[in-house]
Amino acid sequence: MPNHAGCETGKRMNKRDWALVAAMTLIYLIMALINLGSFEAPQTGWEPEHLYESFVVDFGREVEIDKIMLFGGLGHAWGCFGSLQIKAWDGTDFVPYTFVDMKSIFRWHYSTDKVKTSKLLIINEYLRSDDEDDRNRYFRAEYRELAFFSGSELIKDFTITDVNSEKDVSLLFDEQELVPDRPSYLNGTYFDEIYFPRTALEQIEQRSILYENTHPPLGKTLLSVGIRIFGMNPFGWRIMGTLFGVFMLPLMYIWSKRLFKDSFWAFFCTWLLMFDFMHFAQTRLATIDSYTCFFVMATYWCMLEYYDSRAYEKGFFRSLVPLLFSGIFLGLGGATKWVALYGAFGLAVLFFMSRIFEYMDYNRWLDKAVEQNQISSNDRPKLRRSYILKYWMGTCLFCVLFFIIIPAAVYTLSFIPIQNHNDERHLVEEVIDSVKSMYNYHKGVVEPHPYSSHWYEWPLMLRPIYYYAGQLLPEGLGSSIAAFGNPMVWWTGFIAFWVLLGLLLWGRFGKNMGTQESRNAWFPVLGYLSLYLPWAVAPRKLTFIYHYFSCVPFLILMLAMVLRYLERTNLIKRRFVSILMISVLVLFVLYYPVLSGLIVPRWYLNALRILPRWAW
Ligand SMILES: [Ca+2]
Repeated sequence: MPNHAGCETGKRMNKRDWALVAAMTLIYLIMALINLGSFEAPQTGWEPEHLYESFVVDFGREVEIDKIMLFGGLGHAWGCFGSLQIKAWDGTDFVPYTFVDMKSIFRWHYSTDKVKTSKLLIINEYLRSDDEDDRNRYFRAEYRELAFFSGSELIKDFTITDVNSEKDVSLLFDEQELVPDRPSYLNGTYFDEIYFPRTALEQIEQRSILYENTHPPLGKTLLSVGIRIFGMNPFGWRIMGTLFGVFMLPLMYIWSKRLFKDSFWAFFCTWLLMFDFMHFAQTRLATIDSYTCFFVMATYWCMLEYYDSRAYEKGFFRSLVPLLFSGIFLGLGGATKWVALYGAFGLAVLFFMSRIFEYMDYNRWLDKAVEQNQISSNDRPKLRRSYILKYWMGTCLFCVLFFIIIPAAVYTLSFIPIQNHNDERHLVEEVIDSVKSMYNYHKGVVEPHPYSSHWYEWPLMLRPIYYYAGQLLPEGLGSSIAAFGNPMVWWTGFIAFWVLLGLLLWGRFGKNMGTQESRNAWFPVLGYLSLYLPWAVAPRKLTFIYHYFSCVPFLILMLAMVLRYLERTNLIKRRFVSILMISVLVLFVLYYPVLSGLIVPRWYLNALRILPRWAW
């Protein structure tokens, strides 16, 4: 651990910074890739077009079946779900035996009903559902692979007879080597992965109806790159989000180095992100929050570059470059998920604060220049006027371009990959219609969910979200994935937020650290509030702890800000910070099973549930 308390190393990255962050990124990359998901999944399937299409599986001998596994594919219907009714031969007739229901796709479904028989009759039926609206509705499924087990043994020898279907039934049995013992996150989708990878595939196939349309398309476009490269399998649909999670580490380092101008604190911030629970669990899940959080960070990194420098020293056009990129990233973030746009409030406040601070600095510089006879006092009003014209009005005009027109254009262009060529609407019309329907959707989401939580519960992590529960595991073993924060990051970070806010409002921070430091300390506070507070007033009522994900980088910056303050004012030693960092790592190791789905004894998972509403 570098140990040079209070030693500034500049705002730019040096060789040592690059070496350090490269090592951390590489270690994290390896951690994140371990057990990310299988490289293979069934690709071919039987797609009955009618109800009650059927066939017989003839084993030619009596077999004892105690498990049936079924993998579902995309098919060609929006509701590509259905149930297979399976009847067993009792010597004279086929009698009811079991059902395998397929109400979600790209994962394994199963039945563990037992039977002794020589033949099975498999019939395509409506999806059985407890939901009144879904009953007798879906039957156009794509059944990709069906497999029969006797104990742990896959039953291999059988023939298909009495086929009552025009579609190729053999495609149900052509990838038997891919059948796992039990369904798991490694071999199929979990949680909201039933929406995003599927829709990414639909985008690749240029379908006119997309399953997931409550968020703009860019997240799924990025996700689809992994599917194009690695195929439609768990690794393929997770890798892009995971890589964006990996890229967050160097971004965090560069960003915090820019803020603190000190390699140690950049290392500290990156370390906390590297071992945060939500960062790990959320970026390995194939939803789109990984991209949103990355773009939010990038947006604010660019804004920091502007906020923490003087435009009049850089020159007009050069000073605009970070604003341009901030606007582009804002648009990219908004084109993955609207919540990234919440960050715009903070950007606006920071921008105007930077203008006020800079105006004050400029006046001071003018005073000094006059004093030192570098400029004549007659020139002073003229210079000030030209400053206001350029660095206030001119910059504000460009900001309309950077933060309204460019993001709106990026957002609109992100719809090109899903543009529906079958209808008459112009791209812009399509985008406006989709904005309306998304707004109405999010406003209307009120259905209760057992793992939802309110915005005010997130910082304390009162209700983690439970993503995955292992099935068909041996007695006494468990496998779970939940998303919540590393307590040493989130709880201490939340305390740091209040402490920092107090120090800033009471003027203590500026008094001890200087004016510039105090200005910079507002940066993470405003970013945090901008991404967090809108949830208190947002029309959407059903919210989850993962909606807090984009706030976490700011939480980390605030914690570093407070610890550095305490160190500078000799209230703590560097050793205290090191202990905190080690405890972050220790907690990550202890909780790794519930972040990764690792199979461990059930009692261990139970022991990790230290708050009453922590369930997994
Ligand atoms: Ca197949």
